[in-house]
Amino acid sequence: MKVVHSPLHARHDGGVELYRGQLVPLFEKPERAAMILAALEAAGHEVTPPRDFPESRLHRVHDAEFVAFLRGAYARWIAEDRQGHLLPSGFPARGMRRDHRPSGISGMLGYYAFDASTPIVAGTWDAALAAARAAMTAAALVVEGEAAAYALCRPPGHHAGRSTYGGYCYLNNAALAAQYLLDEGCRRVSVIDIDYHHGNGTQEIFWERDDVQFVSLHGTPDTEYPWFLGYADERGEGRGEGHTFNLPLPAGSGWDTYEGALGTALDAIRRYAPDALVVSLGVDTFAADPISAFRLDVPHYPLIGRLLAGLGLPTVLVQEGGYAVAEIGINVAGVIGAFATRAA
Ligand code: OKP
Ligand code: ZN
Repeated sequence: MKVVHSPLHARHDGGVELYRGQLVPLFEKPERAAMILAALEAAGHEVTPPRDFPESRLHRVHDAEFVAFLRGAYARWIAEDRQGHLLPSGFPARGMRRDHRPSGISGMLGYYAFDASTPIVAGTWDAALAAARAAMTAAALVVEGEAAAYALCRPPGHHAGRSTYGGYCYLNNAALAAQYLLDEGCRRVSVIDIDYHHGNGTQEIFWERDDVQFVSLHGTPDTEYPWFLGYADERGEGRGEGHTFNLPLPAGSGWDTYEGALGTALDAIRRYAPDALVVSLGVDTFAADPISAFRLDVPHYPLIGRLLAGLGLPTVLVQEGGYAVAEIGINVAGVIGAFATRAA
């Protein structure tokens, strides 16, 4: 399978996150992509760089002022004489104003961010843009006739909304890929999100749309990040009613539970009958993942790849989470290898 990847991801490095009361080095670190790339190269997959795209492609999914904020945030921070990484420290909660965007950088961070685990460092914009381009390039390859393509995105994207960032995500790579497919001729696209965490950003972006189905399998937000979206009663609104389908599972779930839920998700996609599929591929469902609590093991990832390929759809796979760095390569390569074999 063609793998789209840019070394620019490595510019997003050196940040910290607020985790259980401590500032710790980001779990979402450059070694993740290096391990995935090494495993995919070793398995013989062809690696290709992202293409360039006009900025207007980003605005199909994201608010233009939000994009401008992300691009300029670090320079502003330095101009206001602050140092290091940008982390927000205050948010507009219930009872406060969400309609006014403060002009100072600290207020702006709280306005656009929804957590304190997503730092902006000097190279964040370059890396986020490269990841978005990788996802759109993989979509372009599928439009041009590839059965499937994989975007090795870092940073990930599924928590980023139309004008919000968080959960290590800045631009929503999977949503950009789905929108690209629609803009280039698909009538309906399904997004299946199998990252451990609910893809709140993708859900929000397509909430009122009937041309995108969003189906997600994840640790229940009642105890797991991102806590405030991803419940089973969220089903979309307006034209989008019935096109969002959440399958929250208890922390501690193993393969038996997972396989049943995945089957239910795949049945829903078959009923929707899309022209193409986007997979938000997180491998933080792995038992040894340091921030997640499902219990999948190495042999389960090829099974997932086969089941996804069984849909028989043109497919863009987009990397999301996975923080057990030692096994992230073998697990991603397990999905991609099995998918490619089955789809061929
Ligand atoms: C990104 B992706 C939990 C802190 C959570 C953010 C997790 C982001 C996951 N105590 N920090 O979906 O893999
Ligand atoms: Zn995740």
